[in-house]
Amino acid sequence: MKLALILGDQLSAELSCLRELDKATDLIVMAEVGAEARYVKHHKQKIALLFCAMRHFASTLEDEGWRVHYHAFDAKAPQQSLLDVITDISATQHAEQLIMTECGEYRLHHDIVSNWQHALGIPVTLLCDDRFMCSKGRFADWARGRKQWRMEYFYREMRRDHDILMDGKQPTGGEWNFDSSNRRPYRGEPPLPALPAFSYSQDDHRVFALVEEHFADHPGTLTRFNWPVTRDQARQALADFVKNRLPWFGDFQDAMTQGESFMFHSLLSTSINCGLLSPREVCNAALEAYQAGQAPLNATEGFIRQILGWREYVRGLYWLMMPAYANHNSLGNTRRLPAYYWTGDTGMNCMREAFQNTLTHAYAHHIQRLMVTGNFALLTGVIPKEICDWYLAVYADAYDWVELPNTLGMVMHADEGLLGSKPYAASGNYINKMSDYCKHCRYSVKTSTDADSCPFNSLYWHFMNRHRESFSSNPRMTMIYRSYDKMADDKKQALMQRATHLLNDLDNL
Ligand code: FAD
Ligand code: DLZ
Ligand code: SF4
Repeated sequence: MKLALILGDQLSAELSCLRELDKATDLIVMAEVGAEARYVKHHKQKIALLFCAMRHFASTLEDEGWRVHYHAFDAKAPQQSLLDVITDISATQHAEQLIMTECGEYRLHHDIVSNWQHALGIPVTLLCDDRFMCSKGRFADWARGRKQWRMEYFYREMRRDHDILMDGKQPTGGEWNFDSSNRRPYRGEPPLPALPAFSYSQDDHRVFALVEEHFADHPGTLTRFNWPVTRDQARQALADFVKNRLPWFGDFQDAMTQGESFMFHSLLSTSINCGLLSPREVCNAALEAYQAGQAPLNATEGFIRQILGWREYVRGLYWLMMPAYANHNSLGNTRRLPAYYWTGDTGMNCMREAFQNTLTHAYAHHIQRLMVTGNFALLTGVIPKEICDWYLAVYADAYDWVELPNTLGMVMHADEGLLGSKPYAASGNYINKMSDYCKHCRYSVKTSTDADSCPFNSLYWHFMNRHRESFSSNPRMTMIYRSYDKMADDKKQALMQRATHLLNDLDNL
């Protein structure tokens, strides 16, 4: 008989390993284990989400006639890793083979291919994860021989490959990308729709109690837990997004508003990443709304680009570049991550808002991750490993394959510009344009050198100045250096002095 291990982010009925099994003889193993729950200090909601969703998926498999061995979390059990659980069950069941759909993270993949066959004494077969819309091989073919791996060009090929938003050989609407219409700040209209509220079973509540008991020292709270944990709930979340938020997704994609955590975003990443929804069905749902005249092209294209473009692109890049990718620090950063990333206790209102979302919901939308907490780590020169581990821990959708390229590449520009042609560095002006945060802040966004001036302003120029050698020959950045060079010397000096003071006092901002 064969054993099949299904991981916490493989909760899909169409998983490749299921196609290789015989319901009558083979055994599926799923396991809640300390090693996976603790390799970083995952937010409590992330652990609760996965344990609940794994339990529901296991019982769906059983209802469909599969034999499932489910190892529920037990802090006292001798089995605290996936290999411990498999070793045990493989011996008692006299298994002849272990079969798995390849896992998403290099860390575990490396352990499986290096150690498991030897440890188990039976063959370990890994199958492709064909839930992605671009295979690892297809990405490698695209990347081969190209000097630059720009997402935009990859995305066009994906549009062609999948015939999505194409009119023959041309992109629907005559443009590949409608981002120029997608930069509106939000001024209260249309009103933000309420999210669907999910209800949870008794077993889910047992998981919440377990997480409270055993992961009390992990970040965040469970109080406002509202993630889909079943396929039905995930489909409900998708339908609700398409109907109520997709029409505005494009317009307000970059907008941020005081006290509003979700704006018009989909909140679907947790469900897609753990397998409750497939990226194809999510793209199809958006396309159907567009075809029915229920969502405009700028919203539909913008949304599909995130999934068919960015999500597939970062996954392809991750697998092509690992393990070396994780060690890049091309800007030579040495600063420790300030403690308020974990507590939210800072006077910078934009940062406090992002941390509040993060701790309360295990969520922050893309612009908060990229242009607020990410931008600040970039400008202050935080050690990439520290900021990457933070993003991996605090978001319910975080897995190394998607978090790492986004943080190390897109945010920290630590990969020598492989992912982005220029750093996403911005002063407080950008945050002020895209939000109302600055109105509620103790710092003044209008000034750069005064004692109460916005930290982002002088830190921005300090960043540009200290990395001049790396960036000044970048044609996309010449304007920035021209503006800096035009400043009076005393202004430059005051900016550097203010930034140096802030960097020396980073933990107290
Ligand atoms: P929406 O804004 O509604 O977007 C729709 C979908 O597109 C998302 O559900 C997601 O599946 C996909 N998507 C959007 N942007 C990206 C992107 N840049 N890369 C990959 N997929 C994308 N996303 C994760 O899924 N897991 C992570 O660990 C993660 N870490 C990030 C770290 C940083 C520093 C940054 C800047 C971005 C990160 N992202 C990550 C990407 C993005 O911020 C989230 O996918 C998004 O905020 C999830 O919320 P949503 O479902 O409401 O997304
Ligand atoms: C993230 C996570 C957590 C918190 N717990 C488990 C677990 O107990 N059992 C499991 O199978 N998977 C878990 N996961 C997801 C895995 O870490 C994930 O499958 C791997 O990192 C590969 O992507
Ligand atoms: Fe953020 Fe600066 Fe605006 Fe305060 S003033 S909210 S620190 S951008």
